[in-house]
Amino acid sequence: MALLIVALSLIGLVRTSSLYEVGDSNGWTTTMGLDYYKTWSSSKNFYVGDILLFQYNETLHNVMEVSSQDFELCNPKSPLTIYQSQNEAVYLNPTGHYYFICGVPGHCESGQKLDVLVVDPINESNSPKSMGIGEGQILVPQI
Ligand SMILES: [Cu+2]
Repeated sequence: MALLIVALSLIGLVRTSSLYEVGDSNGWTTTMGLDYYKTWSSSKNFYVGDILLFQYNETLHNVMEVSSQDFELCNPKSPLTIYQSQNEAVYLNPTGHYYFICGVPGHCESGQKLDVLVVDPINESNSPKSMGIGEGQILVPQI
């Protein structure tokens, strides 16, 4: 039983969600350069149930979730969702790619855009950690 709990925790079944402050202490802004949020998100793994916290001055910025095409084009005209509170918590569920831009003219073009890939912690585990369980099951039917 103890072994089962260890195995389940290794493949993430008992994983708790993480909260990520977008841009860390710099928040959601235009002043960090073109690739700042790309670099920020590529240094992390996002799982279902995690939370992004966008922190910004609501008189200067907003957050729009957009399609991948509108993300590439920096087009704020057909957002999927608009967030306008300055401590905006966005729950990442379900899995998939999420695209966020600031809808204020010029801001997305200045680098205020964020793309995160959210994966399922269980399906992601094609690693030796989850293979351990499979090996144990093979040992059972030795008739
Ligand atoms: Cu902005």
